[in-house]
Amino acid sequence: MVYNEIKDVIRQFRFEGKYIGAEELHSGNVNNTYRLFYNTQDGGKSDYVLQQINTYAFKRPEEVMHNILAVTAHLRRSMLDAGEDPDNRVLTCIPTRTGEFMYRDGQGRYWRAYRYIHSAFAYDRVEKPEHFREAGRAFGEFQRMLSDFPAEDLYDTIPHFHDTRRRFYAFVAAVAEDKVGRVADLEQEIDFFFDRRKRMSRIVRRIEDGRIPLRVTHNDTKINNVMIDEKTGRAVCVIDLDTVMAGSALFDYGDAIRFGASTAAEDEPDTSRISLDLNLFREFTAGFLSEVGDLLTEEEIRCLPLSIETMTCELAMRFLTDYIEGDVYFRVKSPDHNLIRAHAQMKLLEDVESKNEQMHAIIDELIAGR
Ligand code: GN1
Ligand code: MG
Repeated sequence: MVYNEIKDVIRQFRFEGKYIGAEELHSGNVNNTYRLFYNTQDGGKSDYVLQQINTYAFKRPEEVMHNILAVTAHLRRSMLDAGEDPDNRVLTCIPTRTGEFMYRDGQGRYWRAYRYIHSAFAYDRVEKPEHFREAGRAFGEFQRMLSDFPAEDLYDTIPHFHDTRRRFYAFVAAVAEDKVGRVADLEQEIDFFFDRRKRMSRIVRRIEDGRIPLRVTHNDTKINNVMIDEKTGRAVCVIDLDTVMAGSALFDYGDAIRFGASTAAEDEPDTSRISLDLNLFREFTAGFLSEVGDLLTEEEIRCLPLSIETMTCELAMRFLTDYIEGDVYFRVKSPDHNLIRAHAQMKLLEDVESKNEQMHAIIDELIAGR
């Protein structure tokens, strides 16, 4: 079944070995992703990941691939310079038969492929706190290794991606348009975001006035975007590089905690189960600061707790905006999936807000102990 959908596409790439089968991977909310199983001559495994790039989200897929190739080349060089083996630690793009890194099919869909990272897993929920610390270390290391990469060489693959203030305006515009007639029941939700309008713009304003620097950042730091080694429990590779572009370290930090330190799934319908786990918060923060503690400015460090609020609020608005626009951006499993997601993020945000002082205290403690 899966094979039929993609069999013509598979032929376009220079995959090595014997094709065994394919399965669809469902953890992403934007692109369509397949794992392709291959055996090598000697019976070993050499799997691949095939992805159809969502061109509703990424209007210029060539620019996405430009960024990914440039960034992975830089990461590979940095690792070699540090005497590390980059194999399995950096994404490797697979060329097509014509030597490009993307294939456009007859229907105008764009595809690209990577080598699969073996002996590692990407988890959707934090199972062991030390894995989350490792994730923090990996995302921090990622930023550190790219700290000498020229941000101006990267395209904005999704312009204004974490411009939280603009996300608010987009939300307001969607409410005004009420395209699919879903707004009537959303009075409380709308008030919720208006109440937070100023606070959620703080980071954007600080970036604009130069108090927070732009860096090369990942911008989509869900915990399932780090591969953890099955045996050692170490984070081996940061994946999903589509949104790597100029951004703030705070986006990566805040979004990772939003997702990974929540006590429930991102779309948990029972909001009473959702809160911020301060232990997990501590784990990630410790890992992250072990890599970028010296790189970050005082202002960035001061804004770490605010970044969690901001990223949670931003995504809550994005989910609600998509609900109001009729589910055009995120993949949904039911008609109210985006509304459930928005409610879950709103609940999480309230809890994050209530823990502001505790988070600052933990960060002070971690910094003092360095
Ligand atoms: C999308 O596809 P995935 O799961 O990696 C989204 C993120 C959201 C996330 C929420 C390009 O990421 O910004 O935080 O869903 N990516 C894009 O689950 O919009
Ligand atoms: Mg992803």
